[in-house]
Amino acid sequence: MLLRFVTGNEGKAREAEAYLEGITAVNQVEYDYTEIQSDSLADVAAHGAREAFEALGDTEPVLVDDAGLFVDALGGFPGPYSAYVEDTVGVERLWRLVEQEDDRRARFRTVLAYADEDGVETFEGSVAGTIVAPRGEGGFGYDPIFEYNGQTMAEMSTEEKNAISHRGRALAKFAEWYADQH
Ligand code: ITT
Repeated sequence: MLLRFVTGNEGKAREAEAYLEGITAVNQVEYDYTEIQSDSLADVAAHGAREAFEALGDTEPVLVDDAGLFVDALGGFPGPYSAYVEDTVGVERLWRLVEQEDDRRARFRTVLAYADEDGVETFEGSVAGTIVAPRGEGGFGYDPIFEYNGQTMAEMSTEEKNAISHRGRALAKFAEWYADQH
């Protein structure tokens, strides 16, 4: 069985492939599904997965990943708008913004949406950490400024990040459910 992971983000695909090795083959597919305007990552991911499954030819199942960084002191910003903020403000300037706050706690969240001919299932994962000055060369996106247990996610290997990350936790839930189905 082949799972089509619909994303333009190679970092996400690399992490899913590493996690699901031995469970299912993963193929990265680029398809620009509609990202609906919603505060709910689950709604965005579920809508995207349904649309991608129909548009790509409803043969093999698809997986969509909608993620965001939620900074406590900023009321959850950038949250569902994390991709836009990374492209516009950038990671370094987000750190400068949070540097001025006493409370630098944040959370990464991701929702994986799986779609096949039976419908859509969603799986959430989150991890709490602290925003710090950028460190590390690995990972992608906001990883250099997100510290967990003394290390930024950009200082971790893919396997180390998957063991504790929002995506790793969502993938664990997905893998458990998937094993029950197959
Ligand atoms: P696709 O929609 O094509 O999957 P994207 O990068 O646009 O790719 P999102 O809409 O989910 O993905 O945007 C999430 C934002 O959060 C984006 O700026 C990512 O770089 C960032 N992000 C997501 N997961 C992350 C992770 O594990 N570590 C660091 N940053 C992450």
